[in-house]
Amino acid sequence: MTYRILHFGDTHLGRKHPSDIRKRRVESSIKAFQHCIQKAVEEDVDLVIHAGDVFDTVYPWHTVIEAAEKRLEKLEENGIPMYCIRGNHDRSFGQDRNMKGLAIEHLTSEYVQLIDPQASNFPEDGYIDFNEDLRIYGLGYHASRTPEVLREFEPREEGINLLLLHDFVEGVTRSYSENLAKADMLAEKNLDYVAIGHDHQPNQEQRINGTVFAATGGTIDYDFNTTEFDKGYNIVEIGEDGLEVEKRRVPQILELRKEVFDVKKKPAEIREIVKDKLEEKKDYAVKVRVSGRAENPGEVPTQRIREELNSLESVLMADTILDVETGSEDRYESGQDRFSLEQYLEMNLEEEEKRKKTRSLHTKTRSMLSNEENLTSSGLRLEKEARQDLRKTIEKEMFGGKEE
Ligand SMILES: [Mn+2]
Repeated sequence: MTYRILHFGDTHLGRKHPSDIRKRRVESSIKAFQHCIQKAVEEDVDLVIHAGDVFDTVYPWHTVIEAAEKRLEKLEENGIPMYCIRGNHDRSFGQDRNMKGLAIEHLTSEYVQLIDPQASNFPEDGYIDFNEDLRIYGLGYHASRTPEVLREFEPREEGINLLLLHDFVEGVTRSYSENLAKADMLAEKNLDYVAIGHDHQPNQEQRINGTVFAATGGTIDYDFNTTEFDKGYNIVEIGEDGLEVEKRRVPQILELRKEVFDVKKKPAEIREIVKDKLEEKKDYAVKVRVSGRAENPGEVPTQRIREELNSLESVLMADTILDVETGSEDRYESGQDRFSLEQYLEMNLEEEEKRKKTRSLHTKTRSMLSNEENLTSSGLRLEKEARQDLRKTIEKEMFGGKEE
């Protein structure tokens, strides 16, 4: 048998951030989801697989759940089943696990199936046979337990075996931790295709030792840091003749853009440069980082920049971040060496557990900033040693700690 599969993930249905444009954001998440479902029907696939983070939260607006149900009816009408796993946003594990039923369970039916094993019950509870010769394993997000669970994992020896996984995988995705499942280790097992969710940056599929690893990334902008990433899904054809992957794009109705400008750039110039980068028939949220050196940061016209950008028809909201150095030339540190806590957290904040940790990190940061010994001569930022100390603490807090 040859199977045609649509693989997508990180649809983050109902994502509201940034909240100023939440209605449009929610709409765009549904629109992207709808596009993928429609393509599954048009492409006449046999099944759809979703690699986790179906919803952005476990308590989305009821209109979001209804919208998703309605889109999924199209699959049922066409006899196409969908198999999904729970991402960290769908609460794979952790203290709020008792809340999980509020979202993703609403979608499950004979046609939409959730593969949701506890780490200790994988793989016994962690697979569904689509057919005698096609088995779908799914693990969801289990944080630091994932590597050990997968190390022990022995897929069956015959047939086609897929694995849905919601986590970073060393050798395929970006990684922020030492304790990750490794692609090389998974490639030694009898797996044909590993569908990876969690990393919103898509990765070109990789073939290692006969196993294809594919991370499609998300279907919408997750935040202002994911704007450069393609939003897409894969059409996978798998059978006796091998495995082919075709990467497709998901059109967007709304984009989050992040732009960096030198502090000397005039607001009207910024507007014109941004304007030239915007595509027609799309809405935008734009965040401008103003960086460089200024004698008086209070005089940087951030408000004027926002006004200029907001005057553009397709810009629904504009925001500015001030990231300037004061003082004389010799104190100015190169941009390379700079560490932005805000940027770091924005990149890595994925789940509620981490949000809690952020609060404690903010407290630590504040206390470090209040001690002059930790500051550069300009008195505005942490000096190198303090920065490294903070970075280490963050890494430990965010990724090295024990899961709950
Ligand atoms: Mn995600």
